[in-house]
Amino acid sequence: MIVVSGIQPTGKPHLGNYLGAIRNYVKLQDEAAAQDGKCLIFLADLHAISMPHEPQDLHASTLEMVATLVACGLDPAKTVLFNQAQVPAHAELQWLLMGTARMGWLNRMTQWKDKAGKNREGQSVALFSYPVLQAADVLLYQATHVPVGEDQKQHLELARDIAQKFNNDFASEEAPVFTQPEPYIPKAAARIMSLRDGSRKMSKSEPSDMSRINLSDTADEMAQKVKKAKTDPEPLPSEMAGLEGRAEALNLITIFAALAETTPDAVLAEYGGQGFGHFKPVLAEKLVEVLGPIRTRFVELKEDREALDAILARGASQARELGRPTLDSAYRALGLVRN
Ligand code: AQP
Repeated sequence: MIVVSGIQPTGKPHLGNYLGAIRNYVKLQDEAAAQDGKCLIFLADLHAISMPHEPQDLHASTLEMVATLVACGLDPAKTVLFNQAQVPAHAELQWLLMGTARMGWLNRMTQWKDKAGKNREGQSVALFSYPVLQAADVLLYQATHVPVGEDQKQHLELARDIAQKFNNDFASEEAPVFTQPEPYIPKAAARIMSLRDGSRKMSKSEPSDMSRINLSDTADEMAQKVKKAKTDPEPLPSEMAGLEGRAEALNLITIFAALAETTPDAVLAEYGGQGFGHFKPVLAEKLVEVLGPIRTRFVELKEDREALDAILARGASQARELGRPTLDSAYRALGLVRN
């Protein structure tokens, strides 16, 4: 079992990142340790330059994200925690895979279409080719399990296509260069939506801070955001069918169920018939109960920048070792000689 996933260090990590991805990193870290496998989680700082960013803030945000991940339960003694920029093999393998990835495949990526909008010509080449770097990120370590939110499923399918085509074109069936990675998407909370618009995903890059619960929010901020969250005037139904066409209500129920580690049906069985005036304070309380201790640990950890840098340095050195054999095989398979 080789678990590999990454998170961008830009913007503030939010509830969607936690429920859709980070919580599963922690689960899989423990499963991998129990099976003598490996877990590698990286800060995707190379991905961060695909969009406009502030160079002077990037390292500080990377360290804050390390503090967040450790506060959420990632243990640097069990997980190889590192940033891409310290492991050049990621960028090297991306280039080696560029000859295999097809323009048509990348053109179909919905994240590219969403992020580029109508101004495709004005976007960076990095934004377009970013899914190839993502493929390199996981193929480099022969990942078997890739914990991600629903929004990344398409990119992971692309990584599988790239691995398959590369193996077909440049390796034999008996000795493939790459393993096909499997997405590991949570059944519940795979896609947490904005608190202001139930048709858009909760996202770091959304300008309104009221649209998301940040893992660094105080209890009061969380309560305010839930209070102001968009809803409708109807009471909660007692069954899921009653949430059809009520995206915002469905989102709040999904969030509560995921935090309480129960099902949306069970939440509706308990709160059906009640209005949001009653349900919202209960949800805010649950948020504070689950995220409060994470925030407390984060505030402590983020002050010790030396310790955070040391975690990244150690992780990067382990990642460089772990990635070397696959990178060498990819160079060899392509006929590129390095003496
Ligand atoms: N709303 C979400 N619900 C469930 N999972 C989510 N993820 C992101 N948003 C949601 C998952 O979090 C992991 C890390 O994401 P990322 O920061 O690397 O990339 P992202 O998908 O670009 O995150 P954001 O917050 O949406 O950032 P921007 O605004 O920059 O696009 C991934 O596994 C992702 O699936």
